Amino acid sequence: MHRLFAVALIALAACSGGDSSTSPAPATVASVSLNVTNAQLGVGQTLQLTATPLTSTGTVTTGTATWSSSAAGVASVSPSGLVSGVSAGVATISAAIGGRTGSATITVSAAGGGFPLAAEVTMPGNTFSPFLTTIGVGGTVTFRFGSVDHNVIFDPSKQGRPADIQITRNVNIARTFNTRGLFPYDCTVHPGMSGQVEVK
Ligand SMILES: [Cu+2]
Repeated sequence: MHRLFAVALIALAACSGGDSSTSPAPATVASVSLNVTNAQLGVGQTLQLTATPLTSTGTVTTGTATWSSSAAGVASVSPSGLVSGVSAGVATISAAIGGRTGSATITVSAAGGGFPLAAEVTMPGNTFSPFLTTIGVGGTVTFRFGSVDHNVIFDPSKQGRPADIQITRNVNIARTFNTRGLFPYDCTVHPGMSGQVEVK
């Protein structure tokens, strides 16, 4: 009798050892952060989105995103988060992880004339790089500010220029250009720190 009881206990222990409850459970997902929350795409262009699940304290946790589009006829999204511009319009791309959802607004433009509708300007060594950025009309330029204070002040004589960006740092700020033309800009903090956006 005692021997049988011992065997039963061992069997129970072996069983519970294989139970998933003994491995650490992933922390509860409180929010889902996307690498891009707002972007413009041309028809046929693609954009890779990534989703990061965060706990309530902002710690990165684990989880696989399930992607969906509010308008797959405007912008479709693959199971790995690759967005494709399909036709002109606006679509919301969502990533669901652990019951929470993060989303990005994707504006698809048939315009652009073959020029990119998204570009980035960085600020290495108190310069704007590249000096000249060429985008299609309706395109967006993201200014990536590093650890040094800069501003972006557009030539006030240029009609259709976007709003200036006042002194800031460690932030990405986007400006959309809806008017064709050449838009010179300066950082007034650093004499000679200049750039141009050409909108085609
Ligand atoms: Cu500057």
